[in-house]
Amino acid sequence: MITLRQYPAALGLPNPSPFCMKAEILLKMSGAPFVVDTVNDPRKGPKGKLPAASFDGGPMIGDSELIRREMTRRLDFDPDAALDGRQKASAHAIARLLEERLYWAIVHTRWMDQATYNRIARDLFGAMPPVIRSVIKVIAQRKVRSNLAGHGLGLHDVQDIMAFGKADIDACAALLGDQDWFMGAEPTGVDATGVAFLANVLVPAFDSPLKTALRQHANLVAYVERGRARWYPDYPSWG
Ligand SMILES: N[C@@H](CCC(=O)N[C@@H](CS)C(=O)NCC(=O)O)C(=O)O
Repeated sequence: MITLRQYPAALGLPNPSPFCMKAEILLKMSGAPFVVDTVNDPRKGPKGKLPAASFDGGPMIGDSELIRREMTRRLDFDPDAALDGRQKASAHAIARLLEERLYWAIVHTRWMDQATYNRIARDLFGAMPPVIRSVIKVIAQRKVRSNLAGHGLGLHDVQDIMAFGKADIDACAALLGDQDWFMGAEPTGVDATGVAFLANVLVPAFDSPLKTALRQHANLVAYVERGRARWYPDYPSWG
């Protein structure tokens, strides 16, 4: 049995972490049975981040990409089997764009815009006793600010960060074009990332410049909706 360790649902999404949502979609794509172990503390992941997953009682593996690799090894799961080398390279580039750059712009909208942070902190830390909550709220924001600076994106003005994020979204819209999925008529591995990250841009709980940018692309909104209907049919639309 596979156990997926991830954060609880929040902000109107199955997961406020796009990486957790990506791992869950990959597991759903594979058809393998899995159970979810919901935790609120990233230290419960072997590398201090979530998601993590354990296969047949083995050690927890941290990182969505390493979880995918383990799924390939153990389940012979290859959602890219039908792609040629060039398509695989394009899928790789799209996933890295979303995971390694747009992700940090998403983080910025949530944690550095104080009004939004105040709003989401209620969801993320609401279960904690009030005194602990207020301390964690400050410490967590300080850590995220430092992570954003370490990545480099956080060193820029907010207008520039949002412009970079908009450029990533515009690129995704152009690459998707009029296809149903990034690589054509059927979903492949990159769509676990695509749906997870773009749904996290369309997050129902608050507005952001990235959400405004995404909403200008009807094809991307329809894409996220296609992913919701396929993998999270019990959720209302995020569009
Ligand atoms: N490369 C990792 C990234 C995972 C990640 O960044 N997880 C974030 C949530 S979206 C996290 O748990 N952060 C907690 C922290 O940094 O303290 C993956 O693909 O799983």
